[in-house]
Amino acid sequence: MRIDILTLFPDVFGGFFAHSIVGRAVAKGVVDIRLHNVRTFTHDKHHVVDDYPYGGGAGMVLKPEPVFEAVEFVKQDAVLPSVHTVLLSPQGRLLNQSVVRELSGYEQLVLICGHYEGIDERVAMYLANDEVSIGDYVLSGGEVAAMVVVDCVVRLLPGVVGSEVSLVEESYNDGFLEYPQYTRPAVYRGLEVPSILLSGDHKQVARWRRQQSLMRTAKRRSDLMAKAVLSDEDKKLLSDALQNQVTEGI
Ligand code: 6GU
Repeated sequence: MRIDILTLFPDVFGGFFAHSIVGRAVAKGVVDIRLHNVRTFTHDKHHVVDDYPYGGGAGMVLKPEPVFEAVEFVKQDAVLPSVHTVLLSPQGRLLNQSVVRELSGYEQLVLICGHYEGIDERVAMYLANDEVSIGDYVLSGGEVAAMVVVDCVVRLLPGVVGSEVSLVEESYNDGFLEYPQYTRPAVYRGLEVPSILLSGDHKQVARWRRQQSLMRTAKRRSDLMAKAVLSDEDKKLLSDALQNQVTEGI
């Protein structure tokens, strides 16, 4: 996959792409990430990228010309058939794991980071194919959102996450929160790891984990629970847990 990021602040991505799982994917050649400074696509002496909003109001608006030209530039050597251009903005559709899976299916992503109080609407309407937000809060720019998108997408690419087993397990847990994890020591400052995990009884461990997963989701994320499809076994695990108050760690 190739990812082109259009931004006014390319420097902020450096450390992130050098380290992390994303960095490993870049080193392995699974993904080719290219940063482009939108300011270099201006033609005036002072490299102006923003201007006052038509109709008045506070703040500045990112001009369309450098953004259109930057996208045209990254597309010109695009030999890849499926290019998807995404504007990152708080007005976009909300990112979730199914959007991430969708984005991971393209051969090339072009991510446009908005800035200032906004970006000329013609970018969203006529240049981008997609507009994505990472949550209901306002960031000062799209860079952090672009890092979030890149991280989530790249870890789904084949050969990036060490064993694909963890992805399989993740999809099994799809729609529910993860169960709690523990590692050694078995007792730390008097705090014990749930004994079932030390039992060596794999069937009971799996049952406990599923139960914890269901309980956590029910308690913390009623929105996910409302959408969830529970098997008969899940329903039994949940009602058993509620009855016995098997709520360790919840
Ligand atoms: Cl993608 N951009 C900005 N500026 N704020 C956001 C966002 C994006 N997603 C949530 N808040």
